[in-house]
Amino acid sequence: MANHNHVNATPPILLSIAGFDPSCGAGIAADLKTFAAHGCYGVAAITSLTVQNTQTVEGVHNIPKVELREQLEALAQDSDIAAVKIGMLGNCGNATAVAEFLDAHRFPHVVHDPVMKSSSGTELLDGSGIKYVATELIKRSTVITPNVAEAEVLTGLTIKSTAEMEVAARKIVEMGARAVIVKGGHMERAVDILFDGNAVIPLAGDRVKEETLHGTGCTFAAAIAAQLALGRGLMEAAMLAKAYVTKAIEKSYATGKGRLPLDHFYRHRIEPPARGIHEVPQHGMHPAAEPAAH
Ligand code: PXL
Repeated sequence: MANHNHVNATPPILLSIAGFDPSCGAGIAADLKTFAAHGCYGVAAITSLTVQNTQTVEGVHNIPKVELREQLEALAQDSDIAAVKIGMLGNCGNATAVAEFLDAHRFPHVVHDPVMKSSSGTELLDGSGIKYVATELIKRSTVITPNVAEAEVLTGLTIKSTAEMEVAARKIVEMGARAVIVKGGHMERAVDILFDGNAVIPLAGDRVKEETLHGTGCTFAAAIAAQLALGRGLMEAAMLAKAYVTKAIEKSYATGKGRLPLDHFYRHRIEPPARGIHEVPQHGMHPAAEPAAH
């Protein structure tokens, strides 16, 4: 057991269950940055190792189900998890492991971004996994956040308008989700439709160039999870998450030759490190570090 000399207050601990993107624009890295930007602590279980940079997905190596289960159990045995965010699952085996994990622990909030393809079109969930999400995993989420294409696959409906997004949202709640946000970022009018079983709430947004970005969906769902863990209701959480993503998109910068990751830390202007000892406060320094010693 670790010996703690003093104990600081622990912020909400959030669990990301997602794939790893080595370019760190999407997946687990995007989730952890989003959690940190919201003052939360993130832990993560990896479902898949993707091989990609900002330009292409070159490979997808799903983690065996047993190993995903071991990661999840190790975390749940140790930490009090305030919210779970689910992203890329890879295949049906991993989707099943996650459903079993959720049944065994009953977390306060489960935000599921039902990732099916990468922004560039690579398959990130197999066919039986999609079926399993639609019939089983959907029932275990507090809120599920499909884009229009994913909502079409989940419901079998064709979505060409905001009105049809609403029809799909109602169907997804009928299928067992407690609430859904159908993301209309790719539509002519960039509006998201939130339905919680009672009210349909349109979340208006500015149209952004999705084709040039990477990790917007992950970031949105992770921000919702953080806001729910911090005690906000779903509508407020979704509106705040949307504002966060919009701003992080505005501030995005290129890290490679392809799509831009978001700037998750746009709110945190980091001071440059001290340039010399004359900039360091003098009290309580180790004698060897005192400017007088040099
Ligand atoms: O943006 C969807 C997504 C989610 N998770 C991982 C990904 C991607 C897209 O590439 O790589 C790990």
